[in-house]
Amino acid sequence: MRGSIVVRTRWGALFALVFLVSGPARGEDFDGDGLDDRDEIEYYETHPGEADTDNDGLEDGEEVDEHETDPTEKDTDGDGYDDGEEIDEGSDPNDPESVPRD
Ligand SMILES: [Ca+2]
Ligand SMILES: [Ca+2]
Ligand SMILES: [Ca+2]
Ligand SMILES: [Ca+2]
Repeated sequence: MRGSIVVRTRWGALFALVFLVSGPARGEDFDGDGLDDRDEIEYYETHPGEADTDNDGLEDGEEVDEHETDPTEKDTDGDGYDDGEEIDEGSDPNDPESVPRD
């Protein structure tokens, strides 16, 4: 797991470098998650080359625009259930008191 985080950070650095050099245009969405490359790097701190940065089953754009969850934290409310699982089960991913029923 530690290795994958390092790789992921390196990819992020590489993307940031490429975009610094080429100058990312607003409107470019490399990974098709609904967030501009530049916004992902500068604002959301998500991965511009990966649609689901925190790997919780929800794309970065969905988290920001639809669910208002943290796209870099798979369990936004810290209740032990991933955001994607909470959406699937109908509980509130932003409320630790709301959890999927067993
Ligand atoms: Ca994107
Ligand atoms: Ca992304
Ligand atoms: Ca996600
Ligand atoms: Ca949760």
